[in-house]
Amino acid sequence: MKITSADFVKSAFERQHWPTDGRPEIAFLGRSNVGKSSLLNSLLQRKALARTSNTPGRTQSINFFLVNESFYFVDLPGYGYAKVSKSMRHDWGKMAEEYLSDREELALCIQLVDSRHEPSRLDLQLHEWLTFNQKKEIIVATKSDKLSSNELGKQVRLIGKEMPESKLITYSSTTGKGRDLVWSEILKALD
Ligand SMILES: Nc1nc2c(ncn2[C@@H]2O[C@H](COP(=O)(O)OP(=O)(O)OP(=O)(O)O)[C@@H](O)[C@H]2O)c(=O)[nH]1
Ligand SMILES: [Mg+2]
Repeated sequence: MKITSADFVKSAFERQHWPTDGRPEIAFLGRSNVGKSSLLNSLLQRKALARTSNTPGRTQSINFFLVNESFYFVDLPGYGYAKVSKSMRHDWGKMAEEYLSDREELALCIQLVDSRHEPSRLDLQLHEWLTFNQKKEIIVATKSDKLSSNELGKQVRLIGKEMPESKLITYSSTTGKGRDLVWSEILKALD
């Protein structure tokens, strides 16, 4: 995929701030620190378009990035970070659920899970919700560079068993492994 332009457009804290131009959107979802912003940067081959951090819970708003003037990448805040306040957790749920259930421009959900771990209860809940609501979804298992190919194979079977409804792609934002596969799913969804 040739990236001719990629620009941060806005951070939305409420639906009034969502773009209104009707371009299709690809959403990145997953627990805090799983590597959403890194995946987005890696796909766009840009180092720091989306802010990444070692501090979980960094991305608190819904961030829109316009790609090639034709579609948006949407970086959603991470869930499951225990240290945020109850009211912040409530706001996450409200904001993300509102976006996921109501957004007509949503063309594909990319749900990230950490390839090193079994999907968490929240990962499975989100996955079930997306499946039940018939959202188009792929699973991307991140940080695959941290496992041996043996371990990775084992984890892929485990994750695939728990989330059998969706296509699973292993990824490394460090090496770019999986990039072409993810792009091909994105282009299919935009078609
Ligand atoms: N080795 C390795 N590290 C990664 C990879 N992807 C992300 N990381 C690291 O994991 C940490 C979190 O990455 P982010 O991309 O900020 O995660 P996020 O899901 O956007 O986090 P929030 O915005 O807090 O929800 C950073 O230190 C990244 O450098 C990967 O594929 N391999
Ligand atoms: Mg982030």
